[in-house]
Amino acid sequence: MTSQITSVLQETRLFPPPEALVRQATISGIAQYAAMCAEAEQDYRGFWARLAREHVLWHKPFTRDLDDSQAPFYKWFEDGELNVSYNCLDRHLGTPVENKTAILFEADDGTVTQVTYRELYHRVCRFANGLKALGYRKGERAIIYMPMSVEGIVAMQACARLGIIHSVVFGGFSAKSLQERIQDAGATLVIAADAQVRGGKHIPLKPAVDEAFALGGCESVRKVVVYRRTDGPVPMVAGRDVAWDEVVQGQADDCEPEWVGAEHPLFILYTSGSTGKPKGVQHSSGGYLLQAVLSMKWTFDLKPDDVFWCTADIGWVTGHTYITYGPLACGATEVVFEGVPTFPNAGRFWEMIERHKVTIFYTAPTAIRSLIKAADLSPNHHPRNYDLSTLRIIGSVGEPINPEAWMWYHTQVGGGRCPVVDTWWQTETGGHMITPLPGVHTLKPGSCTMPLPGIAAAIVDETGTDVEKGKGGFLVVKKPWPSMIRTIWGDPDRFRKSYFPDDFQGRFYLAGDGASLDLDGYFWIMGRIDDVLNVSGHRLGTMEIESALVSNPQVAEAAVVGRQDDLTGEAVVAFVVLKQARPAGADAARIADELRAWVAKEIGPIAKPKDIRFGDNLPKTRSGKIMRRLLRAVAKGEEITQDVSTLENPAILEQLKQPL
Ligand code: 6R9
Repeated sequence: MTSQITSVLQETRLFPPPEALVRQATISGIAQYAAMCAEAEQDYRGFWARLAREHVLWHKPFTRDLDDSQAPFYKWFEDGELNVSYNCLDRHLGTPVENKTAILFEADDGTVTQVTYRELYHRVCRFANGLKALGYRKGERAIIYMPMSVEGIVAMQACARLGIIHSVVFGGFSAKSLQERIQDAGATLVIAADAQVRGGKHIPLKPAVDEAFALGGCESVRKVVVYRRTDGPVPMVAGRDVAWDEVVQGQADDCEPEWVGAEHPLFILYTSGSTGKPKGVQHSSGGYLLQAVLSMKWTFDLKPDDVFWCTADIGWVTGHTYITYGPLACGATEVVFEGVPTFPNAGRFWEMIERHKVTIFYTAPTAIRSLIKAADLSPNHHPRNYDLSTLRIIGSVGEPINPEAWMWYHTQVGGGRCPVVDTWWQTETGGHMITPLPGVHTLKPGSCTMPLPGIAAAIVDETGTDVEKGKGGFLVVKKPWPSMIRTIWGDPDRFRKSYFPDDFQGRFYLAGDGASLDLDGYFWIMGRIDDVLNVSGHRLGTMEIESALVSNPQVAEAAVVGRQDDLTGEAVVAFVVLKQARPAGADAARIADELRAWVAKEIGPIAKPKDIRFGDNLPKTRSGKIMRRLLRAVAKGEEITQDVSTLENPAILEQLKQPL
């Protein structure tokens, strides 16, 4: 890791913001940025309260800004009342935005559907009325298991409209993961699609819902609403399953929003932590919405004529904030894409930018890296063959972007004229935290530059003291912010321990990332410091994958580590001890395949180990601790230079070095 930091800190290429962009930017020039940071510094509460009054529509205005009396369970704007769906839809009715296209949906096969704000409002209202007719009320929890679709967004918005707390489960997660989330959230409603269509293939979703029920413990669920994406047969469970079309049939076009307190949970989103099962990150309504709106305006400099495209899935936080809520609350036209970047060919993203005249494009480093490779292999689909001249700002999220991928994105996609906003944030932070502003910062490839005004991000050492410039440490946030995680659903203790640990006397939010500051005060993110892997921008806990492996009847013990990967950022490497003797040859390959399929079933295909190694045992200290740092070195194929004298069984390392 040290060599990685020194190499990025030597980055000397500088890209000042284009003059024309600075002149019209929402936050224009470094002086305005500095003034806003100073305002937040001088009157922190007043700063956020002013923005919350200016950017959110309140049904009942708040009189209290921050309540820190029960820190770290912070509350913002608590006595205010609002509705998030009202802020995304109703607010545009009777304005010029009403007939503007809200969503440009492009299906996997290229079919394009346009939905105006008025039409979206009616669709959300009809579905919300349908849910009400089924007896659903404020405070209940709904699991949404839907592909990228207008209906997925309608489902989330309808829940928000009724004060139903949604928890979207990514379509790539298995029946087991679904069941765990239904149970943990105590969900009473499931909204699912029959299947998803990606890369020309139909991938079933509804069978996973039925399997989740078969696994047991889903008795809290009264109804499963099924949206038909394909024409395939869908077995329906009588009394439990109800078709989407039936739910909306005959329902009124308008639905009075349920006014909720600012702290009412808008959603729970499960994400991986360093230990145990996934954590249900709970977000608020008022504070969350505020930062969704602000970051659209600040980071993306959103203007009325922009066409915004965030390529994330609604199953991840990026899809929540930058597809379902932020763009709609700002009255933007946004592209929503069902498919994958490489179908029917690797020019799909570029073709879509050209077709829809996208002006702001937001994607992940893993997609960029795979498209760089694809463009090399198939020059016809290189971005230079497409008209990308409408682009003005391009963004990156999900993992550190390596400087060379950044340069390619900047030159080949952005034509050298579009600022790259490398946005650092997390499921827990709700919205952008550290990011360049397109009309403010001089960019350095690979750096997410500086915190947004009002975000007290810092890098500290073990004692909680700020590190000097040029040094690395723990990334923390020293003051609460409106869109922060409120708690872990049903586990406040875990919330406090995970994010406000005693190490820093519970004063700082600990992000779980390592970072360093360069001499100009720019932030460089080095990646997770806990046992969390980042594979293609998806967070996976090594513990989760280990538990999944160990639950296989053949497996005695397993240890999982990450290894750097050119394409996916990190790759999962699993070291496995079987109950039977260590397999070799074809046997080993077969069992490895079985274990991969097992992990896909237990967690989802994204968690499948890329590399599996078998040993008679794992390298352990005499006190029985698995030596993960050794395993990380083995996974990388590094020469072991570390001291192995504390190792109980040094010979094991030789076995584990053997790839299959
Ligand atoms: C939004 C999102 C969060 C983790 C985070 C960090 C990594 C995200 C990054 C980045 C470097 C960036 N991460 N953005 N690392 N530069 N611009 O991705 O949320 O899925 O919760 O992941 O992703 O390690 O801690 P989430």
